[in-house]
Amino acid sequence: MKRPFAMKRVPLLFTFALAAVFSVQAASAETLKTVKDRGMLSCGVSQGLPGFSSPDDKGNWTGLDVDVCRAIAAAIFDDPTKVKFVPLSAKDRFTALQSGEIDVLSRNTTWTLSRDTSLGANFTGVTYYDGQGFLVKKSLKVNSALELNSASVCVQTGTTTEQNLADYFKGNNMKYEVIAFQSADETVKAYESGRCDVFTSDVSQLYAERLKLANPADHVVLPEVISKEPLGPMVRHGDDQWFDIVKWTLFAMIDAEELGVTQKNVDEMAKSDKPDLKRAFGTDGNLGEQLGLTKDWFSRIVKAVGNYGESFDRNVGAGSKLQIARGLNQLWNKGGIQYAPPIR
Ligand SMILES: N[C@@H](CCC(=O)N[C@@H](CS)C(=O)NCC(=O)O)C(=O)O
Repeated sequence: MKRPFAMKRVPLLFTFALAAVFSVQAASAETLKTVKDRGMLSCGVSQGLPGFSSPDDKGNWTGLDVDVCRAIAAAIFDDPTKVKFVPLSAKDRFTALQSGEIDVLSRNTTWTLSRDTSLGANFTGVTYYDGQGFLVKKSLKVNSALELNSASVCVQTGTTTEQNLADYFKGNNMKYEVIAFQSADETVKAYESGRCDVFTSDVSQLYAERLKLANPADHVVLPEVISKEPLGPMVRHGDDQWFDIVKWTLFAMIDAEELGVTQKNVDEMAKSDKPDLKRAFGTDGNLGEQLGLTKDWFSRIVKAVGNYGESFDRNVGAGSKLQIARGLNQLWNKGGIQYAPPIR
């Protein structure tokens, strides 16, 4: 009696094990397949934040966050235009990712523990190391955030900004009145019209939003940076292959800068005999294929958007209106903390 039962159990267990292996594989290939079938990447961005993600009057999106999505599209389709940009408010961004409306969220979003766990999503890396600051009118004659006791502060809802603001004022025994809005435009308009004394957000965003004010030079960013805001792309839990693709697309941009590969010299560099370049360009090994992409995934990315430094300069740095210094976002071997694991 015992023996046939045991024998029946073996194939049954084997079937379960096999099913488990296949279901994992099926789940892991899902997002890439969906994107390929659709012929388009769906990318969640801001509603218009110069330098990070903003549309021109013809609806062409540009920015550092936009480049990450264009790079993913280039890696998949060899075409950085195959992206549908979905503008999202701070409040709606995570629901859009959870519901599957977007494949990736690339929208100045801060990596925190609770967001990494409770939202059913994963951060894939850091596109920009930021911190929270304060913008005030010069006419207020305030030189430090510590002089803001009893100020009214404009802030956007659904952000880490709201939480840090409370911590900072409480920690420094200062009173404040919070005036919160759903969109950046409402927040900035309220600040400009004098409904509040201070506008607070990530420092990069203060620079970006200041450009929209009638007289940007009348406003000053105070020296205090009150929080850590590592901003990066997010994907849904449960699809490791997609997680790897998004993660390694950003790493490819950062590694390309470190390897000296630029939008201009990419074809020349692809012929190099150097082992690390051969691996990146797929002339040695099959790293692109391991990601579920093609051999030339790395050159596709660099051709489309350039390396990380080029994208930074063009969108937010020296070559842009924002003129933000590289600072923390400089490569690790040049005094910053931008660091990508090796392509090998
Ligand atoms: N990094 C913070 C703040 C992100 C955020 O949404 N900031 C506002 C401040 S201006 C913004 O970018 N709004 C743009 C928009 O709503 O389109 C977070 O992840 O919560």
